[in-house]
Amino acid sequence: MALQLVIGNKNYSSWSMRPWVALRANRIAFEEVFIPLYTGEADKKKILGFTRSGKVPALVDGDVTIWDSLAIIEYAAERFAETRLWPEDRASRAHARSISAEMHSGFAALRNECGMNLHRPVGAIALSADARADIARIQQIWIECRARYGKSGPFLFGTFGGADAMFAPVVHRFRTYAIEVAPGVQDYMDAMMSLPAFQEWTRAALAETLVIEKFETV
Ligand SMILES: N[C@@H](CCC(=O)N[C@@H](CS)C(=O)NCC(=O)O)C(=O)O
Repeated sequence: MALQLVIGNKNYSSWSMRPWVALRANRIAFEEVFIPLYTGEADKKKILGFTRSGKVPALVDGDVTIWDSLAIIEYAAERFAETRLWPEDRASRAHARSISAEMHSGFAALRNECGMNLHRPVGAIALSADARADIARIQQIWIECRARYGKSGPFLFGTFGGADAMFAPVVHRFRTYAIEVAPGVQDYMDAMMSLPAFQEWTRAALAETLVIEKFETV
């Protein structure tokens, strides 16, 4: 039975983007189940039909359901071990998991102030000190990974992996809000924006016409 990945609006759902790009970039076949977000009871019920968390993304693999973007990437890394979503070396893998968890549980100011919205015209906004600190820390993470592990390819650990998938929506946030970045960071963003899976998500997001008003305030 084919894997099913339940996702929300590609324009806005940064959580959905992560596992989608991770699976697609690694040629892991799945059926996409799209449920529009914040439309009311009926669509919420549809999400609840897949996961009692009531949130997307969720991955259904036969009788196994995995909810939460990072848990899905972890599951895919085990289920499709040949794809090497995490680095082979244990220390590098620990680093990849640390930055993925840091992304998953942190950077609230950046997330709140610079929501992912691919339709939004590119333009800078005034950011809080907390958001600026988040941006500085993310750049530090990327630069450190590229310096330590980037010899074998343009991504954080060389080839595209789970940690890159976790940061993929940040690349859109930095681009959309015209965040000034260091040259090495721009190279990493360019590599991400050249990834066919990233481009496929972006094209589909731009083709969406659904608008979520509460995400259109900046
Ligand atoms: N920690 C979760 C967060 C999931 C989440 O917040 N998803 C949002 C969309 S981006 C959602 O489903 N919102 C719908 C709702 O709350 O009704 C993950 O990483 O998957």
